Amino acid sequence: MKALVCTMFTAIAAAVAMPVHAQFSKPEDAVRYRQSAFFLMGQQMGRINGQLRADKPNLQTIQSAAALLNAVDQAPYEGFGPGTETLKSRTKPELYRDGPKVRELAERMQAEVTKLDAAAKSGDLAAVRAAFGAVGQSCKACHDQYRTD
Ligand code: ASC
Repeated sequence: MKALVCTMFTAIAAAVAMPVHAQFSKPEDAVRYRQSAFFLMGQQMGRINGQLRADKPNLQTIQSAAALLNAVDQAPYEGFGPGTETLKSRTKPELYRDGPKVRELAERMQAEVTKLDAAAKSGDLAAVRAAFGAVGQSCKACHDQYRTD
C-alpha cells in the first residue's frame, strides 16, 4: 500500500512538473496548432503594419500586437513534431532534415521580435519601423527556404 501511494504520488508529481511544451493527442492537432500560432503571429504583423501605414499610428495597438507576438513566438515550433512530417501542409520536407538551421532561423526571428517589443514599449516609432522590418525579414528568410508558395 505504501509503495502504491508512493508510486501514485510520483506519477502525479511528474505530471504536474511536466514542462509547458505542448502535448498533442494526434499529429493533425500539432499541425493545426502550429498553423494557428503562425496565423496569430501573422495577424499581429498585419495589425502593426496597418498602424505604421496610418496617418496617426496607434501606439497602444502596436504595443499590444508586439507583446502578443513576443509571447507566442516559441509556440509554432512545437507543432513540427513526430508524425507531422507526412501530413499535408505548406512545409517543405527539407525543414524536417534541417533541425539546427531551422532552429537558428527561429531564434533569429524570436530575437528580432524581442527587439520589436522593446521598441514598441519605448514608444519610438522610428525604432518600431526598423524593428518591424527586421522581423519581416526574419519571417521571410524561413518562408523562402521551408514554405511552399
Ligand atoms: C509579415 C507576415 C509574414 C512576413 C513576411 C515577410 O508581416 O505575415 O509572413 O511579414 O511576409 O516577407
